[in-house]
Amino acid sequence: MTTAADYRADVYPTRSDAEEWLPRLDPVVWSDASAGPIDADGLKRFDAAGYLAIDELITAEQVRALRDELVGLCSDERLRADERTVIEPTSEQVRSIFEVHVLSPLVAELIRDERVVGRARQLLGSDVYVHQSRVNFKPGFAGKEFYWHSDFETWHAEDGMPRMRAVSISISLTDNYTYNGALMIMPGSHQTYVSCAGATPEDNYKTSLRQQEIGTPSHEALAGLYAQHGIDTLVGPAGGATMFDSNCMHGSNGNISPLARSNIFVVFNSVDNACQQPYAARQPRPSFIGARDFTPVR
Ligand code: 6CS
Ligand code: FE
Repeated sequence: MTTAADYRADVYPTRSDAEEWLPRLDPVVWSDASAGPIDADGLKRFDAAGYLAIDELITAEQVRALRDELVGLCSDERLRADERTVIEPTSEQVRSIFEVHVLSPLVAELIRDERVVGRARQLLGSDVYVHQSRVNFKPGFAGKEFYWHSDFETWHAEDGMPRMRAVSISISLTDNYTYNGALMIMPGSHQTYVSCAGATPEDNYKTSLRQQEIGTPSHEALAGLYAQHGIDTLVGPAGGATMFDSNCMHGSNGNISPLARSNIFVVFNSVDNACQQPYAARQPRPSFIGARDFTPVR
């Protein structure tokens, strides 16, 4: 039987049989300087580059407390066996723990900090809810890469996120250097939607969170985006943060240095862009990856 959902317009089709570049149809900044802590110049830079660095978002003391708490989660055997914990593909070390805003009272408090959620509301022009949160540990010597991808392509295809009206914040719990797997973003790439080839495998998340294959652009597409935009590497001391648009082409290298590169990663989605049925998967991913509770952050 054909339902209304079947007639849903998909302006960002992906996971078909051929890769193609489509234009972004959504604004990047959904309000203005009067609506939050980012000034007009900051909004202009975010609109152009697709990301914004925030120096010293949290203090050294807050970093220490967060790191102690989150590293503590790694030694919780029960949690280690939980589906929210993702193990590195080539070692037994913890790669990520999802739903840290539920597991950690400190992260829950940080998310509600006006300097964090206020920026997200301003960029998205509405109330926001947490679509996903995780801590990425990227341990020294063993932290593997996060290959190039657009988060939105995955959230659209597998979580049912309709439009590009979500923003991520990556908060550094360790110093980020060029050599320990810092976040890399192609500035301006958020204006191009790379519709990827290849259907979504059943239960894709069981492998994609360890090493993403489906939903990643071809070498030709990446070389083309690089030729247009270059690559910015987001280095800086622990306590700093980066907010970036859902459709930025980004990734991070593996970490063969002795120094971990750990970050808290929180995704805010507009309450007016709540996830529906996936656009290119048979069923939505579990709620610890794509939230189904759209309660605004207060
Ligand atoms: O699949 C996801 O939702 C996650 N994967 C990556 C590599 N970035 C976004 C998100 O955390
Ligand atoms: Fe990502």
